[in-house]
Amino acid sequence: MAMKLWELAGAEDDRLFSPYCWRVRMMLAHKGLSAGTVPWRFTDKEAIGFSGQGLVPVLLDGEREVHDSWAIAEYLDEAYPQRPLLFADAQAHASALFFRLWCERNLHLAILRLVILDIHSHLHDRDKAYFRESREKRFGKTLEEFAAEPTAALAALRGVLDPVRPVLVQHRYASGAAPGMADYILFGAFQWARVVSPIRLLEPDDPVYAWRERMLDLYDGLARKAKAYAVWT
Ligand SMILES: N[C@@H](CCC(=O)N[C@@H](CS)C(=O)NCC(=O)O)C(=O)O
Repeated sequence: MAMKLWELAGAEDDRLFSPYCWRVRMMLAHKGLSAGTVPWRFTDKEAIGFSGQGLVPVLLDGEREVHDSWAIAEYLDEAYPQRPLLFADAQAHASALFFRLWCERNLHLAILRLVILDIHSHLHDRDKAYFRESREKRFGKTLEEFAAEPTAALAALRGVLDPVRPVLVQHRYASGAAPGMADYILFGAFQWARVVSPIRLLEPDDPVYAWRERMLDLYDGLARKAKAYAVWT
């Protein structure tokens, strides 16, 4: 039976903007697997009630349900060990875990400050109030206040990327010679922004920019073909 992936969508079914869902899309392509998209909105909690929680991505592989992008990565290697691995060994798993936590705690917040209003404007009408209320509670300020200093936020984002640049100068990918988990995690964050916002996050002479182009080309341009803003290219 074909796999199904519940993915966060905006007003349009094909505006798929979750960084975590994008990781999974890239991971599936890495393993040569595909899954049908089930577009999901923030307030469709009942639709994923079968997973026992309220976040996407949720993967259904036959009878097996797996949620959380990291758990999905582990599941895919366990269920499909004959296909290219996402974690070659325990050392790769540990390094990717560190990279994931670094991204989620630093990069995601830096990008969110720059795109939160664009996210809001692309949401389905039925999600807008939920998104505003839940995020304003989380950040203790209005969305507009959270997004109030874009120039400083852009400088902060470029600073956050400082430890990544030397890696991408020495290596073609964050995972080394070939793309891997670190790349899918990092790229998910950039694709999140690209799908909802025309903002130019990187200058073309930034090594991260060239890497991002390579990521957009992977797997027959999977991410480049997605509904998104094309201002980067
Ligand atoms: N740790 C989870 C995080 C998943 C997550 O935060 N998903 C967001 C979409 S980007 C979500 O479903 N949010 C629902 C909500 O805020 O109600 C993973 O790695 O998959």
